Amino acid sequence: MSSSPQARTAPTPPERWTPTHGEPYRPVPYRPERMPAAESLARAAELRARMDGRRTVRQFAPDPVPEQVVRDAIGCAATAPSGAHQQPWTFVLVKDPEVRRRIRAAAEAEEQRSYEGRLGEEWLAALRPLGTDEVKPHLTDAPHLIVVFQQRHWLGPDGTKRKHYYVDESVGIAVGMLLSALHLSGLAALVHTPSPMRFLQEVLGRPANEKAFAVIPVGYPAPDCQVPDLVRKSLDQVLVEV
Ligand code: IYR
Repeated sequence: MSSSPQARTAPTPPERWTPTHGEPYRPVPYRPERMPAAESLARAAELRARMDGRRTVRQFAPDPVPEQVVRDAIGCAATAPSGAHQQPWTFVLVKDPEVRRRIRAAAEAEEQRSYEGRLGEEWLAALRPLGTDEVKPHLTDAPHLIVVFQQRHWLGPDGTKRKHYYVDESVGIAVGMLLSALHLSGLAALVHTPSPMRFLQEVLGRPANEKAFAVIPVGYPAPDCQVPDLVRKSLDQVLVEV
C-alpha cells in the first residue's frame, strides 16, 4: 500500500455492498479447483481433530493478542451465508476499558438476578455442573471483547426499514464461524449471553434495528486455566444416516 499523503487522504471508494431490493444478482462463474479426495480426507480428519481441541475458556491470560488475528476472524465470520444475503450482523470490538467496565457492571447486575432465581430451578440445575456464576471477570480481563449484534431489519439512511429474514440462523452461523476461526488461529473464546441484553445496545450506542446476540471475550487461556472434564457425544450419537 502506498504511503504518499495523497493516497492517505484519497476518498474511500463507494461501498460495493448494497441491498439489491429485488434486482437479480448477475451470475458469475464459480469454478474452485477440485481438491483430490485423498487431500480432502486428510484435511477433514485434521480439521476435526483440531476442532475437537476447542474448549470454552473462562479464565484468560492478560497477555495481548495481535488485533489483526481478531479482525481476520471477524472477517471470516462475515463470510457466513445469510438469509437473502442480507448479512444481518454487526461485530463491535470493544477496546475502551471504561466501556468494558460498564458492560461488566451491567452484565453482572443482570446475571445476579438470573442466578438468584430468575432462571428458574430447572435451568439453574442444568448450569450447576459447569459451576458458572454471576461474576464475569473475563468481560474486563480478556484482551479482546467482541459484541455481536443482529440487525433485525435494514435501516436506510433516510429511515426506510426493510425486513431481514432468518436473522437468528444467519447470525448463529456467523458466530460459529467466528469461534472456529478464533480457535484455528490459536485463540480461546467464550460465548457469554447475559440476559436480557438490552443494556449492550445502550452502552455501545447501537441503532434501534440492532439487537445484541452474544458477548465474546477472546484471548489466550490463563496459565492456571481449568475447564470442566466434558465428554462430547460421539459421531454415532449425533449422526443419523438415512
Ligand atoms: N448467561 C448466563 C447463564 C448461562 C447459561 C447457559 I445455557 C450456559 O451454558 C452458561 C451460562 C451466564 O453467562 O453465566
